[in-house]
Amino acid sequence: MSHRSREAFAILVIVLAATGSIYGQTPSSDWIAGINIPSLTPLQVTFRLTNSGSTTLARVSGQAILSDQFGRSIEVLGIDSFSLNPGASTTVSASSRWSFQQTGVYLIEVALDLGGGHLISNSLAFRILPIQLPLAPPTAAFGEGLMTLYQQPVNWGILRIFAPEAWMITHGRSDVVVAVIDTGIDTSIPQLKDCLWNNPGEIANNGIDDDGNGYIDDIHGWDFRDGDNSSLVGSKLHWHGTFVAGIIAAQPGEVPIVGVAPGVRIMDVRFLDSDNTFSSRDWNMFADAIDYAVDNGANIINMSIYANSRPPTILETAIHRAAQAGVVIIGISGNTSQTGVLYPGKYDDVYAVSATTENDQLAGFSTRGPEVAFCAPGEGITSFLPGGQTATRSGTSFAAPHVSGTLALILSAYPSLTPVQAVNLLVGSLIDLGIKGTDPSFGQGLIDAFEAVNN
Ligand SMILES: [Ca+2]
Ligand SMILES: [Ca+2]
Ligand SMILES: [Ca+2]
Repeated sequence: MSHRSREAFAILVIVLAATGSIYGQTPSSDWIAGINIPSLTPLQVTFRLTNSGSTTLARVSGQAILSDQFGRSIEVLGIDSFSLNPGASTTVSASSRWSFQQTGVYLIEVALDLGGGHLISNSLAFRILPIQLPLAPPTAAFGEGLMTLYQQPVNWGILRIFAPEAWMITHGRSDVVVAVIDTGIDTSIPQLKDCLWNNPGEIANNGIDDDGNGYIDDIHGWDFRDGDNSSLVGSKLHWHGTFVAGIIAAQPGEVPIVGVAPGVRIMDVRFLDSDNTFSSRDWNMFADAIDYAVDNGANIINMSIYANSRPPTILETAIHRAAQAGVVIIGISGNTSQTGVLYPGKYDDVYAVSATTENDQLAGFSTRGPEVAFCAPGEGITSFLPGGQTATRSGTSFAAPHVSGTLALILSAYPSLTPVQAVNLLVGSLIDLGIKGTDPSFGQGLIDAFEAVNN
């Protein structure tokens, strides 16, 4: 079909859709039946075509046109031409190379040219709703008169650690708290704002330290970098912390991003500066940030941070105090591509996480070493940036939150466990990678959230 005739065809199809009538002496439009959308990632459309005539339909061609509820065309999916014998039926499919997961109401219209100017069409209205927990099947279902599809998580790491399977048991309890000691979190993002920890003893914005913990109006955590109660005011946020928080606990919404444990709460403990760095003048601040998380009820600390040198005793003391208090500290091995786990991941009291690829290989950038405790997906991870856009980034920084989220799921499924017992459950459910047993690349193995909560 030439470009011009394709254009004319498309216009004709729109006219057909508008009138519901059939052009020429074509068979009835119910020849196209059973329109279905088996997948959104990528978008696939299938339908049945029956040839109830007496001659072969040769070189049938057509399109599946996706449009929004206002009739605006979003994408035209090509249908490869095919032939169909008299009396025969066939299932035809059209695929997009892209995923289509934007929430809303849509129309998919299948339009076929049967040859000789015989055009038929049929259409299906459907809607896309946010990710449902526990995870809805990826295929369409009917309900309330409209075909309904639910978004599927786009972060492959969530799928690889079997988080959706774990969500059949729990997607997290709101009394489980993960402190994210990082660059601060953009808590204005709709899918992150409700996953924030709320300090029960603090009254917001009254200028009084109601709970007497030394921090005024610290309702969701504390910004140690600015010395204020919010990551949203003061110095500019680096994206890192928002990205980490999204991997742990983003809640379902308009964007198909969801965290490992979307029911748990995040304590926003800002320590790193606007460049995602800190200096040797900041060790006291780092220790204060750890103390804050411990003293205010965090069960888990996610610390996607490395230092270029051995930290001073004050940091080691704060970390040891956290561990003694039963708080689990998840850290990173580093992004050096070499052997030699960096501090603070190198400490015995910190579980250092290395990063894996979609093929269960050690990511090329990931640091190795005997101190690696576990591994988790860290290459090509998709999460939120400040402002609410999404991006795909790599680093051991994004492996650690898969572990923190899984530990939070374990504590949600088994509230009577201490965090240390939760780690034991986690260790007992790992997937061994690489050479058998513990090794410097993968540590004791890859996180398996389902095994961990189903134990
Ligand atoms: Ca306070
Ligand atoms: Ca207050
Ligand atoms: Ca601030």
